[in-house]
Amino acid sequence: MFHLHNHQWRLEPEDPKSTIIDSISISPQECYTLDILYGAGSLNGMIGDAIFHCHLYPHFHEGMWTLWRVFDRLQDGGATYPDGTPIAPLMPLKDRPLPPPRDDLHPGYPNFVEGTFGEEPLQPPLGVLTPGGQPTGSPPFWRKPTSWKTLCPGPCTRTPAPASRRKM
Ligand SMILES: [Cu+2]
Repeated sequence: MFHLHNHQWRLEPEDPKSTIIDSISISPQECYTLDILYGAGSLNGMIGDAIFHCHLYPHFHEGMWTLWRVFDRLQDGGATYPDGTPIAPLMPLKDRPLPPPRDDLHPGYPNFVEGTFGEEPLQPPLGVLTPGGQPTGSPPFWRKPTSWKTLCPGPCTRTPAPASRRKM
């Protein structure tokens, strides 16, 4: 099951009324050409990395995934990633507008992400939990919860539904 994050395409590209999808079953020896709606970054103008992967999680785990990097600034070959690796020069397709150039205030993705290469990443807004279940960081003031005891990041996806609600 091929799934692309944040982007969609029509099941039947020639039919403008065709169902819009973001996942499709692909069998061995089979292929599709996906005509992505609204281009890189999609309708919401996403910047960053959109993962695409097999939605059969054992396959995902074994490496059936990669990412589609969407830059917000012109990459002319003069920039580097935070670890010093050069960012390859890229030019938009001929029918697409030229993105704005980089400058000191607008270094572009991923260099606008705050942090220092080699140091621990910044904490997410709601912090992360230690193996003992304690938060390791403090959320910024605008996200400060009323009580850490009431927060448990991830319970919606990690805690199984009660047995009475599960279908066997
Ligand atoms: Cu698979």
